[in-house]
Amino acid sequence: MMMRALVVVDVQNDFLPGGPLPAPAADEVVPVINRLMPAFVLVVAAQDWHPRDHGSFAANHPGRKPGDVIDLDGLPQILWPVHCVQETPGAAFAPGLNVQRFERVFRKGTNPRVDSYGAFFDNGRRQDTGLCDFLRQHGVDQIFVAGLTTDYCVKCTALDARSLGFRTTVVLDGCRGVNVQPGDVDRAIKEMKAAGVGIMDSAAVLG
Ligand code: VGL
Ligand code: ZN
Repeated sequence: MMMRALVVVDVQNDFLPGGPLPAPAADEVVPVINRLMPAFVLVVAAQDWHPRDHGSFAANHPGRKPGDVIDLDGLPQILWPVHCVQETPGAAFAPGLNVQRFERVFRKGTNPRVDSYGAFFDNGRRQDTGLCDFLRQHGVDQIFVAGLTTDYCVKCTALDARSLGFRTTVVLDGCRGVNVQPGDVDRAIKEMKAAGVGIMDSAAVLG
């Protein structure tokens, strides 16, 4: 028996054009993801959910600016603009996203001492969000991933899913990336393919 789930990653206001950490044309993923949802019995979401004192914010490191890389509790950490602060409008899901279809939302990035790109664990694998157990309890063996951003949280979620043994496909037109360095999205796609992640368009998933 094959049970498939859709994992919607970080489709939140602060990653949309006009937000502090925009992925170009990120708003275009909303209708794509809404169209994908009915094709899945189980839809879950990840939500970037930082305390205001989070160590990934450049503003919390005097003299540093977004894009700088520091050591955060033993891990290299790229510094970001303040984004997705808990309970703020920027952390809310994007307008028009069909959030009623989310069976559960897994919040991440809540520990100020470690960033958390993937929906399964933080970047040091110190803490688990519960997503893996939730999927296994529902008999899921294959996941489809869409959302923001292709080169960070989508990539990390897909690679972690592979390492946990899920068949994993990224729905590329349902994702947008930030490209901090030119070519980051293309490199992310190559890295995911090399790890055995499938890359598809929504039309093929739905077709
Ligand atoms: C993300 C940078 C910082 C993402 C989250 O959702 O890809 N990127 N926090
Ligand atoms: Zn974040």
